[in-house]
Amino acid sequence: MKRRPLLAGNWKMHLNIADAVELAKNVAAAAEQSDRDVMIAPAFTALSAVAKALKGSRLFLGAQNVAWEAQGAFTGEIAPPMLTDIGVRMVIIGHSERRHIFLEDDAMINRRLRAALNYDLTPVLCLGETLAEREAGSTFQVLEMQLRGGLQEVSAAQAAQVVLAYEPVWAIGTGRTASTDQAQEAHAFLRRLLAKIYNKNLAETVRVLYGGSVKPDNISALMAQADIDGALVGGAALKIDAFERIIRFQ
Ligand code: G2H
Repeated sequence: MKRRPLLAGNWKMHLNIADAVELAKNVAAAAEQSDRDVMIAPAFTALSAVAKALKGSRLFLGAQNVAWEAQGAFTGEIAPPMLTDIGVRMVIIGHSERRHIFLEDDAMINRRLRAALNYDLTPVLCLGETLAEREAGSTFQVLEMQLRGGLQEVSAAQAAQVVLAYEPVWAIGTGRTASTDQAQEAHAFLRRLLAKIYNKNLAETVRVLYGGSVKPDNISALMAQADIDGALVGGAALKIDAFERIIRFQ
């Protein structure tokens, strides 16, 4: 089945408002020339200004996290309606930096994901094993725990809205990319698992992105794999020439 490619830029904790708006405009112009889906996730401080600058654009605006409550005493968190209020449509959830630096676990990630779905935000659920887990041979076990944990109490109708991002922790920002075979193997595993948890039809429609040192010179080989439907890009999404080449991969 043909799934529409999604190229997503995770800007992490980079760029002031002016630089974010400028980059967003350039990405929007590049996306206009392409029939692929493109998403950018700026830092919270720049979201509102970027949303204004992108009015009328077909670019998807994303956030890098979301709280599980609509409002209340949650210092430092951003509620789903605060995001939809300014035009955010997607949200990254469970990124490995959230899991490992800020100790978010599957239960917390699941609450965030369900809240996003309840507010019509498309969650990009990130999963991936550490180097120690890969070397111990427990990659699939870790992925299964993260996928089942993240999708706890999520109906098939809602799961069909989710985007997955396989990001092996050892490949993030390190310059090491998983080989295309390693990535394809993990993506195919996640798809088989989705078929087991839900059904084959759903598994065939959910997009699974690859993330971890994606660059203009490795995107084509990754996208040539049967189960890789796009990329979640960090460093290379901060430079328009690199991200534009990624969007236009052949
Ligand atoms: C993985 C990725 C973006 P980078 O974190 O989610 O970053 O492309 O810099 O490895």
